[in-house]
Amino acid sequence: MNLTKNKSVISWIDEMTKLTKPDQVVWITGEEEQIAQLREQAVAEGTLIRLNQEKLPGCYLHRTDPDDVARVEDRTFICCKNESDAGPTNHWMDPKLMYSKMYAMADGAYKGRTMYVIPYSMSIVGSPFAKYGFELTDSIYVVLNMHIMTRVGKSVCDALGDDTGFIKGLHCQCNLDPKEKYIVHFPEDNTIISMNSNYGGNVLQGKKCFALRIASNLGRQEGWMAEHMLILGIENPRGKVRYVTAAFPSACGKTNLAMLIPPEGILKEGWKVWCVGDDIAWLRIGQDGRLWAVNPENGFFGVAPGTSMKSNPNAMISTRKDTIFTNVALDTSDNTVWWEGMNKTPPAHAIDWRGREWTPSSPEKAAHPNSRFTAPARNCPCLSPEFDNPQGVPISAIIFGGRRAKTAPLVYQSFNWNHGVFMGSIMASETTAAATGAVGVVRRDPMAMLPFCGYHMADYWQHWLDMGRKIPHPPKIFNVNWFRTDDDGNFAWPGFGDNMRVLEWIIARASDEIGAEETALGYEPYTRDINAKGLDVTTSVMRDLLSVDRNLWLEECKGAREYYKKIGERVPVELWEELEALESRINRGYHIR
Ligand code: OXD
Ligand code: MN
Repeated sequence: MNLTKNKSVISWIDEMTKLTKPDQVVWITGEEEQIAQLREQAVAEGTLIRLNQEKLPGCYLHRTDPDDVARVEDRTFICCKNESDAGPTNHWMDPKLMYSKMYAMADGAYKGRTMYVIPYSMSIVGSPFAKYGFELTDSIYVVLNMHIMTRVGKSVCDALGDDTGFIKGLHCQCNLDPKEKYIVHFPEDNTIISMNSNYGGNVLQGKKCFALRIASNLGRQEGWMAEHMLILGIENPRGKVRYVTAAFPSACGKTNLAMLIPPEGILKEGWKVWCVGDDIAWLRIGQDGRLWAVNPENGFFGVAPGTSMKSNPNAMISTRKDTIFTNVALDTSDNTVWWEGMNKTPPAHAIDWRGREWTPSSPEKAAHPNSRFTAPARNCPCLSPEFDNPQGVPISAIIFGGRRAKTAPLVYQSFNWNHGVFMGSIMASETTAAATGAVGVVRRDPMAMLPFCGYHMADYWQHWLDMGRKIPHPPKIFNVNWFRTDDDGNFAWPGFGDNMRVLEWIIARASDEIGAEETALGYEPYTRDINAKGLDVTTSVMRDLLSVDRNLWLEECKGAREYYKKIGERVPVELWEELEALESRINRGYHIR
């Protein structure tokens, strides 16, 4: 039974059905009864393990193929007509060639299987932000995860009506051959194809594929922005809520910041933090001339290891019901889950993420380092009351950040929009021991969009500059660094909930409530303006946290120059000018702290 009369949708699904040759086609209606039946089927087939339903009601565990545990950037392609439009940061293949390669693989790929048709919406159905898509998949795991992460079902078809502007998505598990894995985007015809994978980031197409890579293209054409950003609301003791977005490369604690709990003393004063989103923001100019944001997703696909009642109680509580865990360990004593960093008492006996017996003396980790939870947003205790507001929330500040041991100070503000875009364009993180390869290597990750920008990076920066000219009341732009280390290599800033102290300063600056010191980098806080009440950070440590090392910054400018050269001749002249201006301020020793 089709859920739509939309001729374009039907003819495309017919074409894909003829190609993939499923035994049957099942439309996902979004009704709980159908989802419950699919859960049962997944348990019966061994795709899902039902967890302790008293302790974790509605929760299930899934294990992926051991070679299919993360996003695969070297197998991810942007297939536009001209290679130069994909730019130097994306892999490219000619669309015609790629289609014929993908269709050869998809030919008969669903034989003996079911094709599930998932109508889904990114953002609230019917809202001015909403975009609709269809994912065709032969994986119940994908259906159940998409049901948590997006809004699925008949209401999407009704809202789409006869419109042809929907996103087409095909996913075939095939035999999960890692050499034949493809995550492919055709931005010129709004199509996504995922082959030979069943890992979330590759196959939950609403997330990175649609809401970032395809949507970044749509945003450029239509005058809005799709960004790899969390959205949070900060409520002051007078009940006024201001919203910020923040972009960080992976392993910088984005989900933790999105669900932050302020330190005791600040809580007592009456401050609160509300989570609107932990990963993706779609931003549009509102009728009032401000920038407004929605989280296009409906759930959290968070990294499990390191998440605990200490590091992120709101995320932990979010996973206590209706959650699908992927590649975590199974605690056999009570049929619940465990991962490294959840607590200090690992289970005496567990089944590890590969399905093998595990004890605390086992040499390998019980949970995969990239093991995940897929949890409904509605479970989050600090979910913003505005989460479902179709108009989104107005943004007062945009925050960029990275993991830098010495270079970037705790926080600084850009002089203006273009300078802020420059700050985002040279964003970088130093590699940690958790990643493979050398430690401390600077990896540039502009606006945290390196793996997610669906077109030429320089054109994307130009789009940011163009948007700045169009927003009558743009948000202020900031850079933060929670990861400054002292001379012994220890973190000098406590991070986690105490990051609230920096957010307070950002909000005060964004509302023009306090002054700041003009330095070579931008506006920096006076040390006294970062609320250190109840904190074990002396004024001298605070001074160090806000200090700027001239030589390191000259190095930084050199690195940025090399990076711009790599991005090539399309780099906007405004950004080159910002780089030169920064270098000259530093060379002149202009207000170096
Ligand atoms: C994610 C990522 O999974 O950014 O959100 O890799
Ligand atoms: Mn992300």
